[in-house]
Amino acid sequence: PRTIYLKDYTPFPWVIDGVDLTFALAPRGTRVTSRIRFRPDPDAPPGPFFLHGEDLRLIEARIDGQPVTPTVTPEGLTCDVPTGPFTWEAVVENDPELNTRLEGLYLSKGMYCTQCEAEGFRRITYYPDRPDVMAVFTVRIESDLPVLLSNGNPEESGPGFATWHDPWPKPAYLFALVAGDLVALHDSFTTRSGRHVDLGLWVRPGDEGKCAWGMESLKASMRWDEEAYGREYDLDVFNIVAVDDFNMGAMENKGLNIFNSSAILASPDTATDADYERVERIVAHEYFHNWTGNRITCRDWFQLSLKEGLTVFRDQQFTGDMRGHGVKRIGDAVLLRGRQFREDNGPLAHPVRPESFVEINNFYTVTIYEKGAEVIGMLKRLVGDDGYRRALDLYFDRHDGQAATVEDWLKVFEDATGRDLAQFKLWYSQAGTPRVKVEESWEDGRYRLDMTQTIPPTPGQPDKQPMVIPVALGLLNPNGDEVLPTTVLELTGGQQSFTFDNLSARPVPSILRGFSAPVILERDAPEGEAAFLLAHDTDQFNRWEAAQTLARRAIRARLDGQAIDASWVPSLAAALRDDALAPADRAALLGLPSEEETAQALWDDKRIPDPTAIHHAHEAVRDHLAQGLRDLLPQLHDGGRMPGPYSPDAKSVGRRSLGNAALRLLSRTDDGVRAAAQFAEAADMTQSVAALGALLAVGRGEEQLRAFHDRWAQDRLVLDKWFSLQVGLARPEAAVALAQRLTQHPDFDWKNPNRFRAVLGALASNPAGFHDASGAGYRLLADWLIRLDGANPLSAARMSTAFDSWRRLDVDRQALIQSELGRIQAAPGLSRDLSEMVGRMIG
Ligand code: B3K
Ligand code: ZN
Repeated sequence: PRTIYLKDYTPFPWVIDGVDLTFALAPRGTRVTSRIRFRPDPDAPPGPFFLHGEDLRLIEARIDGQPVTPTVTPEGLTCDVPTGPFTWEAVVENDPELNTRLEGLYLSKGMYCTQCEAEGFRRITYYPDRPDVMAVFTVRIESDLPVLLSNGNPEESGPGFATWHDPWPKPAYLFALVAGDLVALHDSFTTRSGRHVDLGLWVRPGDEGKCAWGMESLKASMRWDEEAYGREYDLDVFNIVAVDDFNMGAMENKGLNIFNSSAILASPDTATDADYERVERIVAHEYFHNWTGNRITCRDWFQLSLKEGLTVFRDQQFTGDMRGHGVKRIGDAVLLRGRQFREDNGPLAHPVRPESFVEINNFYTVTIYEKGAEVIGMLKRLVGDDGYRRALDLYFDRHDGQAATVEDWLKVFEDATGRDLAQFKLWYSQAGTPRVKVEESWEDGRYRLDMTQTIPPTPGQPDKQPMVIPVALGLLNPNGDEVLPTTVLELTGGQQSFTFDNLSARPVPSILRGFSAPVILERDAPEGEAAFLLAHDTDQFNRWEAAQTLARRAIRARLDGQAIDASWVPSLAAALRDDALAPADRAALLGLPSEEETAQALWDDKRIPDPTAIHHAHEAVRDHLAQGLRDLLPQLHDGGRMPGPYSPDAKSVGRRSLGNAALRLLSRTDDGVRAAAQFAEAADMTQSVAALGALLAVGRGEEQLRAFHDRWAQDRLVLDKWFSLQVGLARPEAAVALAQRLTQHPDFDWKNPNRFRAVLGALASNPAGFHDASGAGYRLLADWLIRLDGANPLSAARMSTAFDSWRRLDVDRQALIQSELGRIQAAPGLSRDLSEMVGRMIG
């Protein structure tokens, strides 16, 4: 397979003046007729006429009406073309019914749908399938199915056909088509300037009752983008479609977003609070892409974070506004530390803007998305809110209708704020998580912080330069008063000192407030500091961080066979009793760092993490907490019970999350009595799943699991929960056998990505189970990846990241994983997707 390099970018030599597509839909032999008007691009150097195309049957091709015979390869075709403008026409066929990759045009339960990002359009017809080629599309769909949708505005329709016209030039990856027997929830939205927009949320019959929240979320997103960014919607219709078989969460196709049904459908009895939040976030994310992604797209796929990092940043701001910035920031930090830091410190580490790839689908990663969003957050912190707003206005102004680059993005910040961003740009090119070591001294009323930054080597990048790291700092007096409110220090050198004068007493520092940069802070904090900050810090994030520090110490103590600090539980209990803290914030205080985070931290300390020992230490610490908080937990749990119908508002969610966090601990000391009662009484899925999870986590719940299955056997999304909960929470020694058994279950449809993930993904998220010393977990996953690869390489490659932490394990486990990776690599007909991933992991 060929490696593609950023440095090799060349523009496409033609401009497209219009694209007409006609689809005659059929499960086999769908006919796609294309008519594309090309004109030489006066600004681009001339080159060969090459159109991408994969797995297509070319029936005929014409140029200006004359039949031509192109040279066809597995990747596309070339053809001699006139020197001036010309019209290309082609008829091709493909088979949606046989398309198990879920890329291009495929069938999902009788419904035609498409997924074109990143390079799926080339599986629909021959085309310059690259994001910098933008064109106006007109689409005609011919089919007897009742609902026929595409991008843009509807034009004509009649029995057996519909036509759509999208006036906004777009790259082919934003093309979409849907045809099926669908029903809709209709609504409308009037934009700030008075445009009336018809909204439709399309689902299969039977799912009508699960649409309301998705629609609410859409309207809230449309309003928010007008208010926060001044961005209005630009078509007469906006449609969302729910599809059961989908590789990821959703896709931002212009005017026709396509969603994994798990990311759009929600009802109180079938969806949890977490599901509601996820629907709200993903609807917002896809909607926000209309400006950051669609109106302004990426010049090439190396710039992917230009749209993804920015759109994640925007959806984070939105969710913060909807549900509280404190808990949102904590959740984002947990995700970053659990997943992005792991990626950044392993064999798959890559910069926010990669310089090469084999298969672009392998780069839809936490680094591109979440670290990309962090980079924008830092930029905003450095230039301030006003500077950010001016830069964004300039970005939309200057680049609307264009395919832009990271350079364009940084230039608008430079032009709007006058700040030089040359060093800042290293965040886009250097991979790896920076370590910031902080030492302090106190002398004659002068307080000094000495900071040192180091960035570890990553694949292909042995040496790093110092980056610009915004370190938000506050200082507290020993009595708990804040003497320095949050101030952003700019760490730009490898080593740098910051001094603070005129202090009457040695202050207590609150460093990296709000998680102001995606770095690892290295600091030997004095005894008592964390407990002090937990009690007094004004920064909500660092207050939580202090609780995490204490929990980390307790876990370490258990791992090392030492006693847990006796002051931990009382200081946590005091915070949990603090009524000034919202329930959601108190729930966060009860969360322990993940087992994955503990493993990373041990590895950073040059120790070999043992997943089994880590799991037992975490369990012991939970038991310790459950005992210590025994008197407090029942009342916290009771506070989560709410009369009246379910509501997903932030306040109710916060109360339930505190109640259920308490329930999980309580179940360790009450034989599961409360959890069993909650399960029996539960009127909504949040309470039901929380109770079931609390039981499973302490080795109970057999009976409830059976009842849950029987009750929800017909609901595929709830059934996914049934699969994933039990595997994710299984005892380490039982997890693999259980996952194995569930792959034989009649409801295990391995070709459905959600179901596959519900079993194999859940196993990978149960570290002690997956890393069972026998290697059985590795074997099971490898077997299934090889099988899945034959049908759906994209999903197989994504799931293979479960193996990416292998280098930090003991030699026995390393050998076991290496042999499984070797077995995958040797599998006949391995896809480019999976082979790139395995190759990078083996190194
Ligand atoms: N842009 C899509 C992701 C496409 C993934 C292609 N393998 C969804 C999103 O980020 O909004
Ligand atoms: Zn996105």
